Amino acid sequence: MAIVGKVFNALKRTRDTISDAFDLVRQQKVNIESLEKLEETLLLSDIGFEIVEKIVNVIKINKQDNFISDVENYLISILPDHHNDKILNSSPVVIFMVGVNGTGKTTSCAKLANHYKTQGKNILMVAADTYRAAAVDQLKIWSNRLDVEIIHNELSHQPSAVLFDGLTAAKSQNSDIIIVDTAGRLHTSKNLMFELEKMYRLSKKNFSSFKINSLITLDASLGQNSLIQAKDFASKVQLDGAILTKMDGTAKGGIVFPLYSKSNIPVKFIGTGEDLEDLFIFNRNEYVQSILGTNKSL
Ligand SMILES: Nc1nc2c(ncn2[C@@H]2O[C@H](COP(=O)(O)OP(=O)(O)OP(=O)(O)O)[C@@H](O)[C@H]2O)c(=O)[nH]1
Ligand SMILES: [Mg+2]
Repeated sequence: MAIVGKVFNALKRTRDTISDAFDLVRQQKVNIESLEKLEETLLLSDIGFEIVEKIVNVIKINKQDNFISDVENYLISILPDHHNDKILNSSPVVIFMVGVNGTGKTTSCAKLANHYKTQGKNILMVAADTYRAAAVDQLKIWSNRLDVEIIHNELSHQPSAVLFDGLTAAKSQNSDIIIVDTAGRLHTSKNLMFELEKMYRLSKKNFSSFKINSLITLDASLGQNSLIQAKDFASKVQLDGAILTKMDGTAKGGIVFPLYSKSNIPVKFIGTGEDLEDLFIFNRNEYVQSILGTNKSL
């Protein structure tokens, strides 16, 4: 299936909610009642109150039934421009995968490794989740499937020590992209957040030839809660963007908007399933057209 079709399909539930809301306005014409209903329904997709208000204004100004292209233009205009893959352009690069438990870090590490490997990059993965024994095994299974090297140490409970070994190996092997899986943590856990800061510091101080990047995985189905997680992490560590996971099967895919407008975190990739291929570079036109159902190439 064409890539664009996969993203479109994964956004089905979000699109159903959003396009139902607009259909209602078309059927009942633009009036106070239909716009109120529109607001209510759009809020269910977690687009966020301020942006919903602005959409209503766009419709009021348009005054016609053909408001959808104005809404499309408006929504595209408030998202960051096409994903310019700074991460790749600046290799060698270390990518920390951070986030709350169960949001999709380990799976996203594997998907990212696959994404960059198919571009011919030399990848090394570091299993720095030393809290759960199963976490290292999980990443090892992916690394075998991908035929990508992994640095791990089941005997160590020090993520920084495993990281140090990983970056040392990466340096001697001239790896292009080092993907670091970290343990799930809540921002409220002081010790774990401190440990993450320490890992960043260690990388910057001892491996200054690597560019350090970090991505937070956010479970799209958690909607507004993801926004809170992103803000809290960003207040403690450098975040360069988000991977919005589990976009398949949720109607809350509108969270991309408040994430950018309220916390300035751009979505870089979206996860649309449990397999290696279920990761796509975020493209604002494709995303907006998929949630509105206005994609002309389908
Ligand atoms: N449907 C769907 N499932 C996903 C996606 N990404 C991850 N998952 C599933 O979510 C579950 C948790 O994923 P993990 O990658 O283990 O999450 P994690 O953040 O590493 O979890 P911890 O290490 O426990 O913090 C697994 O069952 C994954 O298969 C996605 O984009 N879509
Ligand atoms: Mg994990």
